[in-house]
This record gives sequence, C-alpha cells and structure tokens, in this order.
Amino acid sequence: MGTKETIAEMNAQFGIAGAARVVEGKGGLPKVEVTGAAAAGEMYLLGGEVTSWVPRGREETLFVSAASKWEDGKAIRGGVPVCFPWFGNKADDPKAPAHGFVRAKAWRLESVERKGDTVAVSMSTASDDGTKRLWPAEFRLVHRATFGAELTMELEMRNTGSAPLRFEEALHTYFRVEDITKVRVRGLDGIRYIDKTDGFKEKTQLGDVVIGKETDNVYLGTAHAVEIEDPAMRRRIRVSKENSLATVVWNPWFEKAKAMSDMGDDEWRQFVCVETCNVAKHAVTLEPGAQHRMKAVVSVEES
Ligand code: TA6
Repeated sequence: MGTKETIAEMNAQFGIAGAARVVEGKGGLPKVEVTGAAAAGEMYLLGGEVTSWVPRGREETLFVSAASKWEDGKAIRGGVPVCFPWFGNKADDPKAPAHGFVRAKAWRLESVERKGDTVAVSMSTASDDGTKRLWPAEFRLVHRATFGAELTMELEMRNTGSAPLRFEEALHTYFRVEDITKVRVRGLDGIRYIDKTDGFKEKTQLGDVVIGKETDNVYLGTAHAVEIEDPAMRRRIRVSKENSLATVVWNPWFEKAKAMSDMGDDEWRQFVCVETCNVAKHAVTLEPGAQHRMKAVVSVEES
C-alpha cells in the first residue's frame, strides 16, 4: 500500500466476512479485528502489535493498560510490543528510543487469511531514511500472528542490504494475571540469568520464578517452553518457542508502575511479561539476503 490507505479501503481489500475486519481501534488507529471460529483477537498496525487473543470459551489472555497512549509514534503499553533492532536502551545512544523503533511505527497490512478455524494476519515494516538515522541498515520485518486455539507469532527478519547485520529482537508479551503475587513461572529452573534490578549481576534460577518485588530477569541460553501458573484465574499459560535463546521475565512492581505515565498505579498486579527473545549475547547476526524467523506459540489450559 503506497499512500496512507483509509480503513475502509483496507477493510475492502483484506476483510473476510465473519472472520476479520479492518476497523478503527483506540485513538482512531487502524486494527485488524479477528472473530474466527477458534479465537477472537486484534492486531494494530501501530507496531504490528497483537493486543488481544481470546481462545473460544476462555478469557482474554493479554494485558493492555487502561492508561496506554494510542498515538502513532508512541508504543502501546501492553499486548505484544515488537522490540527491534535493539532491546532495552541502545548501548551507544542513550537518547535512542528504548526497545528499538519498530513498536512505535505504523506497519503495513500485508495479508489476512482464514485457514480452517484460524485467522492469520501478516504485517510488515522496513528500513527507510528515518530508521537509517537510528540504525544504518536495510531490512524487512514481517510479523505474522495466527489466532486459533493457540496464538502463534512469527517474527521474520530479512537482511535486504549488502552488509552483515547484528540485531536484538523480542516479542515483549504482557500476559494478564489475576494477582501477580500468586503467579509462578515454571521452566527456568537452573538457568543463568541477568538480574537487571541488581546491577545486572549474573545469577542462577532456583526453582520456579515467583514475583514478590520488581523483577527484571534476562534468562540466557534457554530454548525451553515456560508455563505461567495463575492459580487465582485457575489457568496455566504455556509459551513455547523456536529460534529464541533468551527469555525475559518482568514485572515493574508498584514503585516503577507508579512512575509510568501509561500504566495505572495498581495495574502492576494484573500482568507478567514473559518475553520470547534473542538479546544480549544471543543477538542475531544475519548475512546479506539471509532471513531469521523467531516464533512463539501460546496456549492456555485450566489448572
Ligand atoms: O523487558 C523488560 C524491560 O526491558 C524492563 O527493563 C522495562 O524497561 C520494560 O522492558 C518496559 O520497557 P518500556 O520501554 O516499554 O517502558
């Protein structure tokens, strides 16, 4: 799509009766609203971001802050922000936007496909003069989300330039929970991690991850699936992954949450971020013309 197409034009091109519509979302921003047989969901063109996934017969799985900004150029607080081409602060430029620049950009809607009882939505973004000022690289990034009994998110990065590229990437997923103090994250026992709340010290995880204070752990060298046990909601969320060697577990706790203008003071209790990523020593190097695809698969069951 060359010019800024209207929502009606995108709906005419990509809408599927009874399964998917392109509509005006919060802040008048365009989103794809999915009403498939196996799941409902939504994905905003802002950041190519999934903000809702509701498997049939279940409750919302993702958290979005009631205080989120809904403006082009500003990241959505919640859902699944796509962090790229760096994670956290840019090492050589503290003024650069945290977590890279693609989560605050309008992406292009590439396709909406119904396959059986699932609906797959693909959005893309690519290098331009603006991105090159922040990161002198040529790239194309496609985020393909499949809304079904599972939520599958694939981040496909292609180096379209003539020089090798090194980048970090994360699907920074905010999972909705009833009460963070009762949550346990399983599957990281014995894994080394960087504790960003304790001087970036390297530590070893002992048993399940429980959250009783600000938690900001970058688990390294792990391709494992993790499970989020949410006893208060009587549900277990499982996150498995492909081509990802790091997992981040984050909750700001009340102090940090209070300092965030796009987070309600008590909302810290209602989510845990479990992020599928390649960051720090697991940053990806891509030769010219090469492609890398990181995948996260989310499922929910009664517990
Ligand atoms: O993934 C955890 C983290 O890196 C935390 O350090 C915190 O900064 C969080 O991301 C949210 O970052 P944001 O830029 O979205 O406020």
